[in-house]
Amino acid sequence: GCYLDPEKAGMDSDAVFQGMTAHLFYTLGKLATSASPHDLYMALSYAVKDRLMTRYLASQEVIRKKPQKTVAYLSAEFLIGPQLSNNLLNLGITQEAEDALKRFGIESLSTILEVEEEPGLGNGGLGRLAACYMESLASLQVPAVGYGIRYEFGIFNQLIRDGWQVEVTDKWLKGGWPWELPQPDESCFVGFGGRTESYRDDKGNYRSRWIPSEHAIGVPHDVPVLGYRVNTCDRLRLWRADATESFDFYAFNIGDYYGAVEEKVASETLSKVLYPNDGTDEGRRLRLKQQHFFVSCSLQDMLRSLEKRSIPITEFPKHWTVQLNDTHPAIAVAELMRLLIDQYQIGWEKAWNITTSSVAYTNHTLLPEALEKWDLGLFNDLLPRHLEIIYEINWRFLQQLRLRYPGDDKILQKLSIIDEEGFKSVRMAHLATIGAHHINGVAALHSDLIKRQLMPEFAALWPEKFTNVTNGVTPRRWVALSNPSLSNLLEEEVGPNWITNMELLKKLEEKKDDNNFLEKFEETKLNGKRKLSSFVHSKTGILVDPSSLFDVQVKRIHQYKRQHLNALQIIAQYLRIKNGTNKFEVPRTIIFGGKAAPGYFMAKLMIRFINGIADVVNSDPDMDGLLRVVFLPDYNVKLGEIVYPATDLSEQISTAGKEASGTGNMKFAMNGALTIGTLDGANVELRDLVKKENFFLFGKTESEIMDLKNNNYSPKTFINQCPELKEVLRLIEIGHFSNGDKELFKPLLNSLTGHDPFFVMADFEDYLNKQDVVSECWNNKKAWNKMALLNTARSGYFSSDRSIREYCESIWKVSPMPVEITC
Ligand code: 26Y
Repeated sequence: GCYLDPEKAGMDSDAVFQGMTAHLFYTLGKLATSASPHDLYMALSYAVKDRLMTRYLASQEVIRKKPQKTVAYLSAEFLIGPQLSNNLLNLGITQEAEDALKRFGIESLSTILEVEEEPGLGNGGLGRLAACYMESLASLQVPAVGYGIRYEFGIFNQLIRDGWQVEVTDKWLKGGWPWELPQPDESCFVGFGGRTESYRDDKGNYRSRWIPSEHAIGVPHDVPVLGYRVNTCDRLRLWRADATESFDFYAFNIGDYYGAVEEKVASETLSKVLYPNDGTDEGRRLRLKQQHFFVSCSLQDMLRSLEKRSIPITEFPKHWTVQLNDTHPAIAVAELMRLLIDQYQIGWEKAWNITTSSVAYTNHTLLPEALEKWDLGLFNDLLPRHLEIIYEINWRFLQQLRLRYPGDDKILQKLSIIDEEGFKSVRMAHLATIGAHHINGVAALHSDLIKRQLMPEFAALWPEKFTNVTNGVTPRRWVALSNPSLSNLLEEEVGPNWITNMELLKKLEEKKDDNNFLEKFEETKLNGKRKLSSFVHSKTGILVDPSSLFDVQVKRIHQYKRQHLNALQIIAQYLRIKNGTNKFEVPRTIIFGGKAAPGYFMAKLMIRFINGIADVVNSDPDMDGLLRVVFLPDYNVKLGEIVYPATDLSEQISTAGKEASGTGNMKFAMNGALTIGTLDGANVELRDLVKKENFFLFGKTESEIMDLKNNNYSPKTFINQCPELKEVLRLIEIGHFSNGDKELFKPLLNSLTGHDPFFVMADFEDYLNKQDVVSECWNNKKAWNKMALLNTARSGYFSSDRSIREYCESIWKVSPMPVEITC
């Protein structure tokens, strides 16, 4: 089953050119003479996709011929970013593509790469993590399928108008997206609503059956995920919701044409849009529908793969290991039980055994407002059979608890899947924890807090279930692809293998006192900064100086991430310059990027606040050559690729205990940025790795924050102790950053001076002082470069290859399976 037409598989520039020419003509209906950059992008992408197909099909054949456990990574989000550049890199034909483009009169590959629309099928960290993990799985030659949703509209595009965020629909499919393969013949049928009834089967046993009132069809759209310089090409299977034909016909026959059309429209809205909310669970009906939709399709798909190969269903755990990316797919626990019991007639005990030996759960948050809960009424309405199954799971679980804690009703209430307080609800984290064989956090501190704060009783009950896998990011996209200048230097120094073995970068430590090398290292950073500078200018009209210190905070806008702490610090620096009391003459460019959830008022106000400060600072001649503030609109993967290589100082300043891990922190460090940060998430491990003298630490620890909270924290105390902070707040209050409008930022001020839920006031002074240390360091360029080099040299641990190896060994029990191409 192997097909190697040279035009479709050849890896030299001639073959790529031939492939492009054929696609322009036959696939796109264009003549080479009139091809636009977008046409050439499409043609090159199709030519590249051809070259993925041999590997993709060979990878599937391997599993079919020699059954082997496959990872099913279930995630409501996959923020995969641009595909062309990554596939060229992993195939190893970037230069060949560049040469082929020259024959079409295109001088630089980048003009073609810029045309690509990225699929924004995720909100932020969690979605991007899923994408890094898919890339590492393929690069490590592990058989894997990522299962998710093909949203027609991804995360909104962000515009900034008068300093405010404006959301615009993301029409990523409009120009045609060449990377997917629709597979309508592998569609799945999913039910919703209706009722259950009990009946007696042929053997006389009472059983339950679900009669849904609505259906949707899931049509798989597969995106090939090629590993780096290997034949393994895994698959991302994204489900698109379609209307069910049978319903159309039925309604048509009874004459209800418009009813049928409405039904069709309703089922097609299922995969319409990604919920742009990272952090607050809104409990929306459509979101639960989306979750059940993609989970049901995915599990049916896995079960069907066993049937196709005549493998008994009871052997499911030998062939699939199912990872839940947060609780968004946690309905899988009930849905797998339902499929096994209702469709495959497997008994409860056996079904439970199969489920709990195949499912594992990753937790990404401790914030109570982000923990998913579904109103019981809504849940019952949409998934009545699942609720029955959940009740049974819960009843058996509570029985177990009663034996262990006789008479302790408190603990039953606390651990029950059903929250009985107020409006009754289903706690998805409890369902996931009870149904999974492992539950992991995403950084050492976070996993520890899961055990100590979030789920102490569960952890006491099942200590062996709880574990940690610290997040990682793929060095292919986040160094090799985005930072060619640094990559070349790394290759010169340690050879090409660092790309798959980041620990080799340790060798760079030998160069830490080599002036010549440090200058070369600095030059790679300068290249990145020049590129970002021209990008900033083209998008915002702001001129920034590439020799200034680039101080960057890019991430979703959230109070716990504390972009406002950074903003307050800028005001303090502004005041010092105005008053002539600034100690260090260090030119800084402070850059922000990130989206706010459309309904998150405070986060949107924080964006307005940053832009208010930027306006004042950037238009004041006293700030020239010393301070610039930039808010980069529409932060996404593509922009990240420009930002990380260009950053000197990485801002990781969340309230300790709130950021589960962070992954931007890792991307910055690999690219030689120094971090100013709190002891939160993976910052803790980052600091340990790069050593404390190469990390700017500030702020209260998680336990100090706890103490403040438990002792009636009062931000006023901290404000009164810090005259500079007082002055900063006064300036905001009089409307200095809002054209005299004293009302605009009041909600922000009131929050900070009133409850200050994220302890901004408590950490301000320490932060400001640490920023002075940063400036002082910057003035000794050699020392700075040395610290930066050591960050790159010591951050290999944060390769997602390491994370994936840990998942494979300790949770999934899967091993690599090389793919050979024999023709
Ligand atoms: C419930 C729903 C509204 C919801 C949707 C998306 C809730 C949360 C999210 C997204 C969460 C997220 O992105 N979490 C981040 O995951 C990263 C990868 O593990 C972590 O690095 C980061 O600290 C965490 O905030």
